[in-house]
Amino acid sequence: MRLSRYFLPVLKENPAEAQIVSHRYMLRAGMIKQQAAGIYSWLPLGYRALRRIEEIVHQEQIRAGHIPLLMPTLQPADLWRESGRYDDYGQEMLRIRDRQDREMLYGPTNEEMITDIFRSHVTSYKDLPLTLYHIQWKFRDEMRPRFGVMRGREFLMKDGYNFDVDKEAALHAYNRHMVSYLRTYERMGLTAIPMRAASGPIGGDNTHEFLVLAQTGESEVFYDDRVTALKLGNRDIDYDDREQVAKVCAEFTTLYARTDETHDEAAFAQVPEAHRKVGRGIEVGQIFYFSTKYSEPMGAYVTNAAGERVPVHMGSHGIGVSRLLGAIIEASHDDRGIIWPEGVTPFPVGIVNLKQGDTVADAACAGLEKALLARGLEPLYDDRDERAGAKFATMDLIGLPWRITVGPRGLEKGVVELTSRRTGESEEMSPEAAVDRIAQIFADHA
Ligand code: 5CA
Repeated sequence: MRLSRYFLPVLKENPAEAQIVSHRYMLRAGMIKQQAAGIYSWLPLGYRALRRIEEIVHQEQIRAGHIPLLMPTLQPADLWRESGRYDDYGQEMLRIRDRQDREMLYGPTNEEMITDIFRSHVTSYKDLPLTLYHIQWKFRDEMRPRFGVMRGREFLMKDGYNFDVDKEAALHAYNRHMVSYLRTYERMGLTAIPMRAASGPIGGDNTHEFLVLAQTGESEVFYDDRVTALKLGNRDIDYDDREQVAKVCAEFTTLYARTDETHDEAAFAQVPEAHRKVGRGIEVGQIFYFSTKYSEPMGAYVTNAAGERVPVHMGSHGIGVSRLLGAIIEASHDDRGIIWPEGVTPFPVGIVNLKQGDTVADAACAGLEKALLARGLEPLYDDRDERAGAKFATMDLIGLPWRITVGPRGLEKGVVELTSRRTGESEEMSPEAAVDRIAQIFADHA
């Protein structure tokens, strides 16, 4: 993509309405535009990052054996009357009437609708286990939408629902989600700690939230800081192996880590003092096992192996897809702008032409662009007729992890400069070597 043809409306000034750094940088980098309180347009750069995050979520869900589908944003109120939640949900639910005066709502979550799909088609335990998920916009009329995409009213969520014949199988689904989430967040360059939580309007006793530590987080968290060193890495996980999956979950949930909702002073006091930490966190996901809370009232039953009709055991599992952009930026930035982790960056690399209009420099940039594209890596090429300083400032603000700087002086020696946004370190090398290096870095993150 050439910057001269792109739509990247960067702001020079700090927007007054933004209280936290991720919101400020998302506005300044031209990623989002507010349309109403808690409702945003995703401008091209923000949309690219959002799509990268969605892609990773899809890949890890599919790897875990979960199946994507797509449900609508608008739902009939009657479904929610069946579970009893239509009245319970209160003012957070946006209620709408259509022209026939039918009561509708903009879905804040999809337990009822997925249960309706399930009961219409599945009748036997032989079709289980089954986990269906989608990535779809949700609406919650939050009392205090704030911090940009962190607490929106309209926001993008991945929500998945498991259907299992008994509690044991459903707990395996719960564990499978936990492990797939750990992998998802790690690929985004985040450390998200599973913490025992409270279930709220979704219901059930088993629930964990995933928290990214950040001073600007909305939740107070209490933890043994050794949890922050745990990594899943590239280990081979067989998602059908109940024992292996449960073992990984035990590894990540044994050390003390709780939100203020479930915090237990006495248990916390057992943590060695040097490791006892109180901080704040951003909730980027939550998983629930709620047994037959929806299947019973809504009639989602299957015949089990003994020929009895039993309500299915369910859980639901959510990732705050749009919130993740804010969380990633909170976790990865400096005073010049965003620093995208390789896994989610909207463009892998930026090309800065120090002398636009110079035949040799222009040709070198075009050559780099072509070579990168041939390797499946789309660069953002700043081909504007601007001062070098302004080009660098834009690149630093939008935070692409790598920059290739091309100028006539280097080209005389046959080199360009490859710079890491994170460390600021630069290295001179031939254009071919720079392309190879970038390709290698991103192959490691694929
Ligand atoms: N049905 C369940 C799981 S699918 C559910 O709705 N869970 S939730 O309420 O915990 O939401 C899932 C995730 O969505 C949260 O962990 C959070 O990361 C994100 N989320 C919730 N509310 C908002 C909001 N107002 N703005 C942005 N993200 C949100």
